[in-house]
Amino acid sequence: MLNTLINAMQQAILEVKNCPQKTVQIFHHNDSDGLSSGAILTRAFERQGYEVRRFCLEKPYPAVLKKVFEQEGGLIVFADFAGRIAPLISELNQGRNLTLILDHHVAEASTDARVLNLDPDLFGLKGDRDISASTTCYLYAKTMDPVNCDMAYIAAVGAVGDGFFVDGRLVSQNRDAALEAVKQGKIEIRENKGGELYLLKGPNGDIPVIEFGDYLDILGGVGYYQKGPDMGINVCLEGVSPESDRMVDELKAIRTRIFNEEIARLQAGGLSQAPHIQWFHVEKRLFPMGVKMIGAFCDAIKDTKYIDPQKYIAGFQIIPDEIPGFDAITFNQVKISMRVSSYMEGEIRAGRAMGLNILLPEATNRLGGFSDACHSLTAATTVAIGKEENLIDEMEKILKGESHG
Ligand SMILES: [Mn+2]
Repeated sequence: MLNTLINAMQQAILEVKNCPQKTVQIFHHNDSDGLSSGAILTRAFERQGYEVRRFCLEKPYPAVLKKVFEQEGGLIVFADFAGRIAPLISELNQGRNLTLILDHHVAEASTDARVLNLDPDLFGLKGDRDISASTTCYLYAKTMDPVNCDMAYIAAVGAVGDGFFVDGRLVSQNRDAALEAVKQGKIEIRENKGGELYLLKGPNGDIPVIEFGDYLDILGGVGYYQKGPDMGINVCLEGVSPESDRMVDELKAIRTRIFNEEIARLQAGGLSQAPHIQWFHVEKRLFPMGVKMIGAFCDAIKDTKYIDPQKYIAGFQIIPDEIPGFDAITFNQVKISMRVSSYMEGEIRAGRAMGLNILLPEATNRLGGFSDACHSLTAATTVAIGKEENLIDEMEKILKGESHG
């Protein structure tokens, strides 16, 4: 449980200290939990005298991982992803770099002694309830040096951002972090109808943490290719500024314009119909927004009148051959995001319809694609460009109960 996780963290910290490498490469996710995680780790390692090279990824794509693990003797940290693909990372690493995984998604054990998987899921904690990646990173930072206790509020921001509440309240390790931040006067908790309201205390007034999380999600998601994540890290550590406000306003305007254009296309016949799935392709039209936005777009339309509530929704988007901070990289991949209407949500919850966490990864595997985090009501994977219709066909076969081939 928590003790064994902390013990494993202490062990990892010793290994990091014994490692001659004094530059740390931090790879973190681009949502509010991932940005919070990146902010905590950046400051914690800087306080230890490390030079931090930070990379924000929308997903730990295999093509990116291959590049990362071309090196030797590196000190590499993954935050808010990679827990499940520890075996793949182990295979790529081959003992050559000291690699830490501070994720909270469902995890698999590492198979390389130099890949330390500190995902709480491996230690009996629930990553979708007890502990966010930001709280995992906070525990790591605090174990490294108690001075990092002052970042408890950032842990709470990530936990609220990921939306893991029980009866409207943070629980377990997430709650402990929030209560620590309350003690430090950085967060206030108010009783609210149906739970608790978390407020971030600031010099220019209080901001509900949930709103601050949305703010970070816009910087990291909408602003992914326009230095939004850098600003996100900055506001986690230093608070919001007129400059960050301006950036968020501009990004919101971009999102509204692009979404409206896509809705017009759907209404003009841009939606293809398979027996159980309705789908569309936005090609590269969401750029310069990040590829996370295809899922956000599916969310925005899932309960609207141009959507058939009885079918799954799938949107495809070409992944740009670009990762901020990296040399050009060729993906040749398309991302698919899936969502469901409120009606389908009820069917899935009642067990009358197949969850996306089963349907999409199974079909993706058949086509040699890559599945990262899939949940029953939201899921996304990637396949090679050109396999879009095949993927829809495979899902239809699965839904009809046909076997492979
Ligand atoms: Mn997370």
